[in-house]
Amino acid sequence: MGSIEAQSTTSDFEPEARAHGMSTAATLLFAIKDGCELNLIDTPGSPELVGPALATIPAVETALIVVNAASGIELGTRRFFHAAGEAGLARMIVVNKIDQAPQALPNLVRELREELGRGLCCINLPCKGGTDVIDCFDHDAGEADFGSVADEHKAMLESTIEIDDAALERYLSGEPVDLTSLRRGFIEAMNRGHLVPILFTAAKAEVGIDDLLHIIVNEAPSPVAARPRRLLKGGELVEIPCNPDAPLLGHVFKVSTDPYLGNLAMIRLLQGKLDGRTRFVYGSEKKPHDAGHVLKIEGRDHPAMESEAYAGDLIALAKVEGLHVDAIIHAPTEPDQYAPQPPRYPQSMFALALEPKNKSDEVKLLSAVHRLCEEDPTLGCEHDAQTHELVMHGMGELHLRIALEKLESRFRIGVTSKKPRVAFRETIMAPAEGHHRLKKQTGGAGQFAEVFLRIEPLARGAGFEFASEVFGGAIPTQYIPAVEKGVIDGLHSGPLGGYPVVDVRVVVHDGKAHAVDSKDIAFRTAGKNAFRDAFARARPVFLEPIVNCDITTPETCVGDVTADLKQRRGRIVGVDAGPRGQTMIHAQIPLAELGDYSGMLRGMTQGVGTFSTEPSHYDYVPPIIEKRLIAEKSGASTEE
Ligand SMILES: Nc1nc2c(ncn2[C@@H]2O[C@H](COP(=O)(O)OP(=O)(O)OP(=O)(O)O)[C@@H](O)[C@H]2O)c(=O)[nH]1
Ligand SMILES: [Mg+2]
Repeated sequence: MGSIEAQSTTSDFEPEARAHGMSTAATLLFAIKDGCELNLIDTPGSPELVGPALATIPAVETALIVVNAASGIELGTRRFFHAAGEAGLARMIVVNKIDQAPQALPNLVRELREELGRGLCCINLPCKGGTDVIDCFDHDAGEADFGSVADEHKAMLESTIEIDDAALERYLSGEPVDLTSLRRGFIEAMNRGHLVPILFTAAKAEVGIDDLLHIIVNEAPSPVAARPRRLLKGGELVEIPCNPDAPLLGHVFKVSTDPYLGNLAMIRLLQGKLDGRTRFVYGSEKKPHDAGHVLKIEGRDHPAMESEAYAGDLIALAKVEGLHVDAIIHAPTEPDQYAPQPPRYPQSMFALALEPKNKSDEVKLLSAVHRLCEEDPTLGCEHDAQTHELVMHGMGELHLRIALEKLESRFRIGVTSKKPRVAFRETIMAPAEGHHRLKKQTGGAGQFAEVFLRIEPLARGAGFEFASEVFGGAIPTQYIPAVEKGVIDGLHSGPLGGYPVVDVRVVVHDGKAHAVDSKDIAFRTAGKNAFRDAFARARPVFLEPIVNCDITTPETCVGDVTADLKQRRGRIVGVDAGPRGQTMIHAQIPLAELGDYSGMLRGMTQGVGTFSTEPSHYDYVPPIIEKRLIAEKSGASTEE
């Protein structure tokens, strides 16, 4: 399958992956091993590229979470482990690069168990100085480089047996357990998420690879044996059994653009069958699409499917417009009743303001950015009402840089980008009433609208809710949507500093209309002003994005790095000793303080310190920063 250094991997074929020497998108591979067809999806491991990786969860039965022995548990390890568990996938942990850090392995296994739960058991252990592995499933004795084959065998056996009361009773009464029923129990326990095997590999030297393939072929569940996928139906999660005879249902887990075929949508068939003549719709569309070109995907190649595809298959459709990640396609005869249970994508907090180098590319840029957002659920874009800029949001600098590279390489749009603007938010601490009466009745057509509303704080992350409690037609029903639009206008640019307002509920409860002079536009304006009126009385505050940050530094620089973190308002959550004199510092830091961090960290650590971040949550801004943000706003408005 090639090597990333030689730029020859089947999976990392896209120009960005080649340029960065890492996986930047989810890619599909196909293999046949011992007569078993294996669909593999290789996903990026960088925490900034977690969106396209999480999006593939609904497509598979088993998640293999690769942990680098030399760097240990990373941000992405925990996130992916839990996301796969919540989606009901079987999980395995592959500890790779055992050749690089053999002395770190016992500690790593202990940490994996502590952090990810007691269902983890080593299904093999490194032996012969890391040049081989010894299987702890079939063996209950043997020489391993560390740990005990007997103990691991017993732990695996007990975890397996725990899920079957009858087997547990037999075991406790001293009966021996035969390997066939143990294997069956093991598969079931792994399938239920009760047991997670750990395997060791040194991929470059092909150590442990046979064992890994063996367990995938023999023990990882097939689409039929796996726990059924789940979708939301009327707000409730329902199971979708992998039934080829039921009406067609498919989940889009990746969309991309091929230089020859145009749009490609990669789909996991959840139910039913599909060939080139199959018609389908997505969402509430009326007009069905023809499946047309049904393809199999193998790295950059996409041969046509030779036969019909069935529930459980991964396929690609070419030239279907408008499909985005997490779209659900269904048979035209069926109602649009399912929504995905989306993997919980982290909030994107980094932002870049984009401008085309060539002014005439403005429209092209907007549509290209829109396309990139369809492809990546963690990429977003919006028009900044304050600066009139096109702002792209993402998970971090690398994520956004890759998006810019795609704009150049794929869409041929030269783009200049400005220093990331931190995505502050505004919210309120208390409920309040607001009112606005709009009355313009001088000459010609007048405008009249009056709105009374109240606003209430919502829980962090809840977003925005709107309701009407207007009785007796005080505001005629047809104007209520205009009031809501006005409130939304007010949300886009908060009264404090022009940042978006979040986590508020707005209830319009009274008002007045005029038979001739009331129009949508009048209610929209009154809605916006009543909202701003209420907002000012509701103890408004700023929120700022906080990120989780993992920093690796030589032990000797830990003092400097932690002192600097404190200056940046960082909170240290944990410190771990890593291999080869490295220390891992886990911290939470306001994103606003990370602007020049790469350079600073390199400076403090003679160029060897590294860090990675992922969004965590929004938190209140301390008063001193709040003053600065308000000053910036009034500075901006006096310049206007
Ligand atoms: N020493 C050693 N190096 C390895 C081993 N396996 C992979 N590598 C090297 O580790 C580097 C990263 O390998 P990748 O295959 O790109 O790793 P990945 O997990 O796909 O990384 P991302 O795509 O960034 O998530 C490459 O330089 C590999 O040659 C191993 O077992 N031992
Ligand atoms: Mg990779």
